[in-house]
Amino acid sequence: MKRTIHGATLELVQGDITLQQVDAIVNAANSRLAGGGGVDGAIHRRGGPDIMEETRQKYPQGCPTGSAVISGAGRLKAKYVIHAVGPVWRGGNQQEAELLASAYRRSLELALEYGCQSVAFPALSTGAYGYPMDQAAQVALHTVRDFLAEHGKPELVRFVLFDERAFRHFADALEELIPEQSPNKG
Ligand code: AR6
Repeated sequence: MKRTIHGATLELVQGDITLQQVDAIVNAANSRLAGGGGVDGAIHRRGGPDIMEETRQKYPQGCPTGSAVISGAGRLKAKYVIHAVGPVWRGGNQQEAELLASAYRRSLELALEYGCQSVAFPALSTGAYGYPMDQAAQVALHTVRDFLAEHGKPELVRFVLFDERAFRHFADALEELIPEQSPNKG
């Protein structure tokens, strides 16, 4: 599923983010940049130890929730990994939506700073961090839509959803945000 926004493409696919051939793959990291399960585990397994070595050296303080840092991509088919730290879901009144939006925004800013034309995101915070998928999809897509409307780049922003359920939630949210018949249609 695709939409065009200000000349850039916003795309949803189902799959494994570690297999994406894009300039930057976004990791669902924690604030200590300590590695873990889910996307983080898969990225470090497939990308090899260079990624962790680099983040330890460059970001010994880690990365605050709602922000992101960038490293090389080791053996992944990408130039960079952007380590984004989404919020832990605590019921919805602890600024979760703002923090999630800001993790996406900072990732996109880094992608532009480093000249990335294509970026792949997982559904940040929706695994171990427990963010409800439908609400996370709305925040993620709103934030990327607004960023692309303002900047017209990166050329391609692809959400890589791990399973059918996640894909459905994102597809429904995107259809609501940018209906297929709208003038923004790609
Ligand atoms: N490709 C795409 N999506 C995936 C993949 C994959 N290979 N693997 C899992 N997902 P999570 P979080 C989906 O837990 O909630 C780690 O331990 C998954 O189904 O990776 O932000 C970190 O170290 C879910 O929908 O990230 C942190 O401590 C989504 O990706 C913490 O988990 C995100 O799930 C971060 O938690």
